[in-house]
Amino acid sequence: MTSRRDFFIQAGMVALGASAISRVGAASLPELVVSSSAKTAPPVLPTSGRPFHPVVTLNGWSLPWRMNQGVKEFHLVAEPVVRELAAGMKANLWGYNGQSPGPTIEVVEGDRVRIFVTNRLSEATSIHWHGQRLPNGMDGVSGLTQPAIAAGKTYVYEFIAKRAGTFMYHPHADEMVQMAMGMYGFWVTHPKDTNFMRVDRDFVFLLNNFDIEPGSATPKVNTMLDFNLWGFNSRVFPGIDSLHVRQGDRVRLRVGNLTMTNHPIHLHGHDFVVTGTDGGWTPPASRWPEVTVDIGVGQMRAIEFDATELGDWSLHCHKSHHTMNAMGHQVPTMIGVDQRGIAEKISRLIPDYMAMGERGMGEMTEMDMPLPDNTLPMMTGQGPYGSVAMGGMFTVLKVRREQKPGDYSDPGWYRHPSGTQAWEWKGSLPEPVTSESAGGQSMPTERAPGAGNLKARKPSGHDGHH
Ligand SMILES: [Cu+2]
Repeated sequence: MTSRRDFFIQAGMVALGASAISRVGAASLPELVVSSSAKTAPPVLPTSGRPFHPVVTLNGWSLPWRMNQGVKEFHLVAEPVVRELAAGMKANLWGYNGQSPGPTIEVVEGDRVRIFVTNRLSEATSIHWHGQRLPNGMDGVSGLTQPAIAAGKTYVYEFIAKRAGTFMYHPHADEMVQMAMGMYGFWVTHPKDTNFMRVDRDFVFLLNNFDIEPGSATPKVNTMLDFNLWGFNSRVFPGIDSLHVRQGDRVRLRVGNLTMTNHPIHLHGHDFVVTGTDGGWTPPASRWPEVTVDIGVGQMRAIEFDATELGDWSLHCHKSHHTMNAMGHQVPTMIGVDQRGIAEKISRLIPDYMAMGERGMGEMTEMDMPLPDNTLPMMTGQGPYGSVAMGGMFTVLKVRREQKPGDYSDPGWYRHPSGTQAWEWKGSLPEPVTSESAGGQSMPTERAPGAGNLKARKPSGHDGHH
């Protein structure tokens, strides 16, 4: 299994000899290309087959193919992988070709596509080509349209990519477990006409969720709703790369949702239109401007905008608990509660005890709280002006005048021209008139003198269970 031919196709990608997969029929299998990198690979122009404008997979890459007598051949291997979710945390996932998510597959409308799928998992799997028009027997639903692919076996899928658009692939066998473990990937079928809906930059990513206990590395696979890590392409902020574009670029973002809940994806500073769904391109007359698009479970949306506004613009899910990482314990709302007296008493018993959250949770990003190994802070990420206090599904769109066409490198933080940034008011302030009656007194901005004299009431002792 270790007979790797160690040559790099590009950063982080390794082509394995077909013999590493199977001795039987090895000659007919396309080379297996794997990647161990979680970096965003720059787009690769096609060197065989029909021409197209490649997409950029956020924190991912596109799978090379070989042309075999006019058929575009890919090789996917389902296998256990280790994915760094962000610096400081690695997860034991299942994925394809070394990564979760698997590599993006890019083909052109009308291509005949043959995909070899090798199963290196400990249980059976299959791949469903979500959204494709194809012969029923290629739909990848184990038990219904094919036998499941047993551990160690390789199956072949073959169909014509009939419709240009945005698709996903994922298992249709022990689906809840395999998707909870990170098995999915993106698929783009480019239009045959390379000028059709041409954009300057075309980014793709999947939304995903995991439930990984702080201090552990393997997702809990029986979780149905209470996931604690929310990601773009199996990365969580601040591990998600930012998106770098040139001012004036026409930008497309294609987002697929393979989590168990919906995600209102929100872009700052621009408005956009939804130009594509799972079912195809939207008719132009049906489009209306938005700044947030809700992406339901199992759905995909392509959105487009002109990147006219310079700056560092947030791009994130608008469910605020999806822009946080796992909490180590249940944290109650403590805003407005003066915990000082209690904390003093508890710290006599537990020297490290720390009262949390009485002024909001933002202060927690400034504390160096001890975390279990392999655990990310709940809200983090350093910006040029301090903590961004975010996690999960959050990244930044960087629009720059100087960004060259085809350059996807990070231009650094935006430098705001003078007079265009919020500033601190240092003049006099009028007395607030509403705070007395509006509950302001329960949210002190400073500790009131004497507030520490909290009376602790003893439990009344009527539980008779001893
Ligand atoms: Cu969300």
